Amino acid sequence: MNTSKHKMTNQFAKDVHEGLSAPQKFLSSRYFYDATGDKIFQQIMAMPEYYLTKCEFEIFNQQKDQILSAINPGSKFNLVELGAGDGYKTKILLEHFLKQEANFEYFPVDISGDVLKTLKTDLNDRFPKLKVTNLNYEYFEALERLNELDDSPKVILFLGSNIGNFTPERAQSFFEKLNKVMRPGDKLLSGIDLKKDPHTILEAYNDPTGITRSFNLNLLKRMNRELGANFVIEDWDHFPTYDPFTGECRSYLMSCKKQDVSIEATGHTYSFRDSEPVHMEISRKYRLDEIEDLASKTGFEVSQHFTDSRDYFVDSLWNKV
Ligand code: AVJ
Repeated sequence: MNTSKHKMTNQFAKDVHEGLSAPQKFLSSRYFYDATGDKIFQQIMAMPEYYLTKCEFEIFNQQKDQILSAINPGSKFNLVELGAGDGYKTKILLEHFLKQEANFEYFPVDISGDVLKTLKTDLNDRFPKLKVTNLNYEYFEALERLNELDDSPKVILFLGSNIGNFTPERAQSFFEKLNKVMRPGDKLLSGIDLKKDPHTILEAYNDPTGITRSFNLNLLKRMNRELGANFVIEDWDHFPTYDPFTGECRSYLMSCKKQDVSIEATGHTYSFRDSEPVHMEISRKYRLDEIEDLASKTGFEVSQHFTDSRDYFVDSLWNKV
């Protein structure tokens, strides 16, 4: 029955309806991160196969001095972190910058107010001298607010390979938009996962313990809970792929049989064929020369690449030109 008596006021329901009505079905990975999804992602970061977090941790630990020299304008600066989360890796930098008596304030940005409150309490305990101002907005709105608050030079952190979730077109428009809210002299440090042995990459998204599988399946559970859907979790399988040409890791949920699923919040029923895929996530990997192209196309110049000892991951520092 496809009568839409329920108005789709909620963005989550609208996005789900759009994705499940498309000829090639998809769901957006931005909805992975409910309370359970956050917890599973913490487990992913701790898995031996998920090298990304370890690499960025190593880069910060080994090169915090060089990073500070490269970003410090010599006067007061504002350190802004897009998608701050629990600040696990950033604490290494914060601690080091404070020790070196760098003159800066910290502005974590996150759409989750709860996450920001926890982070601020933790940082106030740990580093009583650090001035922390939470910006509980979407990224671009946060940056505009900050421009109104204070015009010290900005150093923007966008860590953890979050850019990988964007298609190349969206990554380009994201950096263009970022460039527009930045002022000459502002800097951007992006954590980006690099192309490498495809086995290593695929393993990171296909762990034998099944943590990544449960991370994907959790979105079905979330839809059951929040949208009144009736997904039977046992009827779905996790299928990750990696294409070494494009550098795209993709994950799919596969319908294990022909089945219908109805969702109260959208007022629709969706039919799935046996072995029909639903595309869930892209985690795109880059080469350093592709990163340099992306920077110059979007109004930046690369100042420095900070890579780990295996060249698996880069924190790439860009200047607005
Ligand atoms: C948080 C988006 C960087 O794509 O590597 C981890 C999310 N998905 N395992 C990534 C994720 C499956 C992660 N990012």
